[in-house]
Amino acid sequence: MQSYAQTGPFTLTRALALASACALTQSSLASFHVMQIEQVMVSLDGDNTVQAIQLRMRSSFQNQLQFAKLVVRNAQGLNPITVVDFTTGVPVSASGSRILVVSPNFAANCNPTAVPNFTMTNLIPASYFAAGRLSFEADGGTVYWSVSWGGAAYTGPQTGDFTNDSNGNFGPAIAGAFPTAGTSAYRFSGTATAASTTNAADYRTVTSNVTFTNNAGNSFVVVLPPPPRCVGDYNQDGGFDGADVEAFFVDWEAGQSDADVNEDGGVDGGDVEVFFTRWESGSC
Ligand SMILES: [Ca+2]
Ligand SMILES: [Ca+2]
Ligand SMILES: [Ca+2]
Repeated sequence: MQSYAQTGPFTLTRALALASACALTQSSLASFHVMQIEQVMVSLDGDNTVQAIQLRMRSSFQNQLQFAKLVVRNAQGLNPITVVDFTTGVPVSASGSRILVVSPNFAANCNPTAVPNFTMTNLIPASYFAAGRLSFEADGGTVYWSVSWGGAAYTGPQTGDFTNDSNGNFGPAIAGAFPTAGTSAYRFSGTATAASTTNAADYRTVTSNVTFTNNAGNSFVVVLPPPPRCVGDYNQDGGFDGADVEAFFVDWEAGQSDADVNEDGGVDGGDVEVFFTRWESGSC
């Protein structure tokens, strides 16, 4: 017992020193700088509340997002808006791992419903779509990745740290305004470990099968919402005729939810009125 009591403090000191050394090694390995902005979407067929940004780690242990933020600026590189100021890291830190940042309305417009890692605090405003800049920055403001768009219409800074671009200049900007029609996004063409050369050369517009991936490696395909149903053309064949009346009453008599054309939760006389009003007017 006596020898245990004597070695106890010594053991504790060593254990503390070892723990401290481990923490130091971990913090020097774990970082966030070696990162791409891999894909950005600002609108789903004109719905500017559906936005997403996907980051990708160019090497391992780049998961300490709490030290970083995403900032968007206007065509002159002014009026910065913090899209998200990360406050936590992400669990998966293998090279090539993604981080998914989305607007509150994004998840429901995916198949399957998206599971993001972070939610945007502020959206990218529509007034920045023609030309602007999105940057991945340290909390202190050092730019580690930059994407600008709008071609010559973007006149602000495009420079940043050399970690992810050998000349520290991410410009010139991607030609043209941000795509907003249908499902569309700007996507980095390089491999997981690739650095930036120029935004104009590195990014392409993707318009089909636009897919975002979260940190766990789960992927979500962006889907267009179904067009609103045409109430008057009840059978949706393009014409307004007796077949619509017949189809409506078959559903209505059966109490089918399709016949709830005034969308009040019940199938009753109110629906007959709404159906005939639309049908007679020959409008949806
Ligand atoms: Ca460059
Ligand atoms: Ca019809
Ligand atoms: Ca109803």
